[in-house]
Amino acid sequence: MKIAIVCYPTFGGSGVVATELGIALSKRGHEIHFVTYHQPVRLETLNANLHFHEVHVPKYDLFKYQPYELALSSKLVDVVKEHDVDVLHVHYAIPHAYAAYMAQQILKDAGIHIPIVTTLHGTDITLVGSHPFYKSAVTFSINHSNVVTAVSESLKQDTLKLFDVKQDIHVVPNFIDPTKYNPRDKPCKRSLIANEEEAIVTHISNLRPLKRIGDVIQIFNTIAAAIPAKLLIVGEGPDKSKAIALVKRLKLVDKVVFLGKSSEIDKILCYTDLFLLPSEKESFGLAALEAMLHKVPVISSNAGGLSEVNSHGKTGYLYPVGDVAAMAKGALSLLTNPELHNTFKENAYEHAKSFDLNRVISSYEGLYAKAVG
Ligand code: GMT
Repeated sequence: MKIAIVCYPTFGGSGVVATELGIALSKRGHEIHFVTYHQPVRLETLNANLHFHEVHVPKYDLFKYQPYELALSSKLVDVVKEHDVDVLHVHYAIPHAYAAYMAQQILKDAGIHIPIVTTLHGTDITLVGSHPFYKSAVTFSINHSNVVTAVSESLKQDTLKLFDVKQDIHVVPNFIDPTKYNPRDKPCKRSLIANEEEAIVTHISNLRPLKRIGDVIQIFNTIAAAIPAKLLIVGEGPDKSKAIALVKRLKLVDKVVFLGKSSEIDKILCYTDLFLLPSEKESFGLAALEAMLHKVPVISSNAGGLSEVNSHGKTGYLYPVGDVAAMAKGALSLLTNPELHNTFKENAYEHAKSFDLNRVISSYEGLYAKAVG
């Protein structure tokens, strides 16, 4: 099949899922066309089955806001015509599903029918999409997609609660490629970042307020008061300066390392002992799943779809949002008990493998066939 994938090309979970999916589909013989404003960060090489089409938005001083949706719709029309694309798969409703609908209508005028598969990822629904300024356009785009998927049951329920959806929503969870990560197959360069006796605790996100980076630091503060430990904060985002200020206030400067955006997540997770994700909202928590594949147990909140990924008392612990005391206690119970920690590490790895890419790919292939059919 020829599939055009629209996504955000950034480090965010939706872009990562879209890119990894496209790469995997290309290996199964499909011809994939990524359409976005920048080459996706995880898309390192292009080949006969993997193409990238850049969306340019010409800048005119006349406009206060440059019309990205318009440029994206036009680009989609061109790509579909030039490459005989069978289906559009758009990740993140805003504004991708809306732009895809416009492209569909434009192509209809030319006698071409192009079906749309829309995958909802989280904040396109729970935070941004349900805002009154966007809600009617998002509802319309969902209802006019040929197939709609959500990355967790929790996100499906949120979507049904927040929007007047007349569509079936198929739950297709996010995934990992178990062949891509060989946890601990090489010696991890642990000494680069911490001393022998220090536990390494990691948080990876886009440091938006809903990630509750303050909670991450407070949990770590309790951990560091009890045992030698280092906290690695990976990612960039609006709450970074607040986080730096809190680290200074709690006198943790020599124990907290801000690593910024990284393309070496597997290397960081290789030497990580525990992963923290205390988010206020999280439709799935791909970062937690990637940690688990590297045998890293997860201390998380129980928000949204996290309980569909992290299993309490098995792969980590889940607590109500904001309960930093309980999260710190759970973290210390693992970090101070090597036998229990090892059991959780193995459990995390085994559980992560149940999100095998190959199962998910077949679901998407089935849905493409349904959309086309
Ligand atoms: O978490 C973010 O802020 C990024 C966001 C995105 O759109 O990339 O992530 C969302 O999609 C990911 C992939 O499906 C999910 O793993 C994240 O849980 C989800 N984020 C939220 O729901 C807050």
